[in-house]
Amino acid sequence: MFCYQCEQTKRNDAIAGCASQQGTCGKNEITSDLQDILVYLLQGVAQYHYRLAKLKGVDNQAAEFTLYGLFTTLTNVNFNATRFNVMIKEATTLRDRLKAEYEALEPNHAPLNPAASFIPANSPAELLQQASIASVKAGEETVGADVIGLRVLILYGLKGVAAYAYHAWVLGFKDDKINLEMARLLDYLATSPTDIEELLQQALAVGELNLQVMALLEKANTDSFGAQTVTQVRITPVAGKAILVSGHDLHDLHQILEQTSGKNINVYTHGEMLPAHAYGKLKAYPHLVGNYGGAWQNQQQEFADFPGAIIVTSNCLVEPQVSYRQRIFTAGPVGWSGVRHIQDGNFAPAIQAAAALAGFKETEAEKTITVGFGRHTLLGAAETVVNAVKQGAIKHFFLIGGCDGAVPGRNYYTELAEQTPENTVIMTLGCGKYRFNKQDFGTIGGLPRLLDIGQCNDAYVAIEIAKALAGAFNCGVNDLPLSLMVSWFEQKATAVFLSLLALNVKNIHLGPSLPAYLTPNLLAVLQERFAVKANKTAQLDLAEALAA
Ligand code: SF4
Ligand code: SF3
Repeated sequence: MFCYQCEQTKRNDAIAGCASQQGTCGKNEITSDLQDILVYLLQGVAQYHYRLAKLKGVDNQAAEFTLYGLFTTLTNVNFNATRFNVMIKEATTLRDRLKAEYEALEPNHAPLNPAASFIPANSPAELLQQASIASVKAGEETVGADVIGLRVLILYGLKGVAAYAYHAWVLGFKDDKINLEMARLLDYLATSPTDIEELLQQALAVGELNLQVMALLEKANTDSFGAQTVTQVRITPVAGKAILVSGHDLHDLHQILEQTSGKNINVYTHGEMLPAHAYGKLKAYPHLVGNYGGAWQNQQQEFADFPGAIIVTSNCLVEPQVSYRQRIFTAGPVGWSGVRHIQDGNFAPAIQAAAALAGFKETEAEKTITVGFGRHTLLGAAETVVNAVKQGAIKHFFLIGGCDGAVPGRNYYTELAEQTPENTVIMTLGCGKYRFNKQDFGTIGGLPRLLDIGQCNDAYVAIEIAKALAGAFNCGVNDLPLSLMVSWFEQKATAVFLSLLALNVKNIHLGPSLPAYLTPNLLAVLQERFAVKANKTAQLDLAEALAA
């Protein structure tokens, strides 16, 4: 195995990457190698799909399978080797169907790149022997680490894009242009590109694609469930039977709420599901009672303590402990060997498990936090915000956005939030906010100082707000008193980072540590062109931001 796609990849002097037996996340070498083979086959699918789509339009099965397949390989999503063996077969069948259709239309086409003709072995043991061809490091000795670093920057960005696009897809929102561009970029990777400047441009194209996808997902969420509005969310339990829903998938949450209606089971959100409370159609369910716990890395303790069933709808899943393995369920792209998987949106097994469990014995005193500063709310408050800036009440905006994680350096974000002066606004998105979102930061200009925009995909909303502020002040986004403190962990954050670069946003602070695949040469390029900054200390970075 070799994997260095996330922030918690193993780092030592000899090699940066999870390279033997098991990654820090718990992914074992068999699953890792199978994921590489699946991604390689998806490049084969894309080679035919891209060409065919230009002749006769996007193929829905290919588009959906590509999004789903890439999503399963995102960090902390699917650890189940059996599922990958099945998907490898499905990908091969799909590719061969597209190949036959394309060859019927273009019998004399130019030869395609090797992933188009790769034949996976039938036996699992032989299949694993083929994995080296699909490794992200394949050919590094010839092309060098900079080229490999840029290829994976594109690939990892595409995994993030696929996850967001899949969330929109399941809500019935898809866009042929997006799926065609996804196929084009995978087809591009299949050519084993080596031109550094071209690779950089294609990485920015991933960022542009992700902007379109985040916009589509925001539309999908708001058209399906209403715009986010300011909402108090209970963070203490209520007596009664309980289901905890983790991950990002609002469609799954909606189905769970529907299927638990009238069953005397309370539903709680966990992790990235917190912003769901702000959507009108979701908060209308009286049994959506509150949010439980914090960010993903604390789940082994929190899930063990939760007295009900648990459903994980997307990243981040951590190895389920024995104490709750019988009452945790995976849905959609998520998987763990031996953990029950919800099929076809039928959550009955999880609901039955919740009904059989004790639930919370007592109602604790109510404590709440505020969410719901999505596009509708914040653009509605734009005039107030602009006036507060003009009158000097608001001096600076901090976007402290992105993922949380387990490494110690992440206290940086708590320190940063705590030390922001009172005349500044903190905007949050993603699961990184759990480090400080239960603190009281006071108010400013009639608004809370801490404004939660939503899930990590709502980075699109933060971008729209920044553009609106820039418009109101007749300046560029880079001229605003706005500092972007982006905490990355997995590949959705990579996609968001590329989106910001595609918009030519400068001076992004990226932390807590920089991606292991960004070589010194690549970092130098990003620093020169975009003034990307590595985290120093919260104090130093805060002082620098305020001085600017
Ligand atoms: Fe390592 Fe992260 Fe890959 Fe897991 S996803 S194997 S922790 S780099
Ligand atoms: Fe968190 Fe896993 Fe990325 Fe959507 S839930 S932000 S890390």
